[in-house]
Amino acid sequence: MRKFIVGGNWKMNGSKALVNEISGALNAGDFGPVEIVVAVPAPLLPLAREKFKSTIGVSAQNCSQEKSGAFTGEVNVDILKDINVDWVILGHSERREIFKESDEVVGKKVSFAIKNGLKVIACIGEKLNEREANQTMQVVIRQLEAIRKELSEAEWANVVLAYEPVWAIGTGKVATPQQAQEVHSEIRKWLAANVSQKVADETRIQYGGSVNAKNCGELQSQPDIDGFLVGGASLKAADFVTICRCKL
Ligand code: G2H
Repeated sequence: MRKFIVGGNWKMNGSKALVNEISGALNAGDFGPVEIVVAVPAPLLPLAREKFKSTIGVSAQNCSQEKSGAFTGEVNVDILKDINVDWVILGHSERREIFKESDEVVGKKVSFAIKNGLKVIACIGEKLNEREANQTMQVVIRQLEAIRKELSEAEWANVVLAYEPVWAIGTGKVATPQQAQEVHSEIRKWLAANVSQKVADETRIQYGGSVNAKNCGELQSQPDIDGFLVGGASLKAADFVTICRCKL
């Protein structure tokens, strides 16, 4: 009942040529009911929206919680909508760590984006020291709570959660299917207890962190993994196509 959703997060990589290459590969592919969203760097968004077929979503990788104004270097929701971008990734661990976005800021960004008409991939996940200290769910719940308190129940329809353990991001060290499933299942239980059973049943939870063409098959078989957020492997057309097809 939850539509599998694969996101490609290019991070600060890519080029016009790569938009042409990956859009060519994805436009020609048959992905059945799988939803695909490609998040490219901001300057490439208009080209990506033009090149990817309309059934493939195009996403920003961040946006401001302010409507407009004197915020040099920021991107706002209205401009994204003006160029027909309807998704944004928020709260990625690189935004949290490098750019010091707090749980509160991420919650406000998610809320602002949704209230103004975007769909959001909201990222959560623990660091290695937190996992080793058995604090995984404590951290994930703290991050979730900052989002929950900003949203109405209905607004969850426009949220996809991406569970990305920070120790698995870009490290080649993927969470085992069991490790990912365990956290996804706990997240769903938390949604049921703290938002509603409907939101728990319907919210899609992606796994992210070193997903590739080889490990996607086993990960997708877990009952609470509803898709992937893919970094490095989304820059390689053949690998990303394989990942997008892994549920078929
Ligand atoms: C996690 C992921 C994409 P990678 O950041 O969001 O990147 O697949 O390279 O670990």
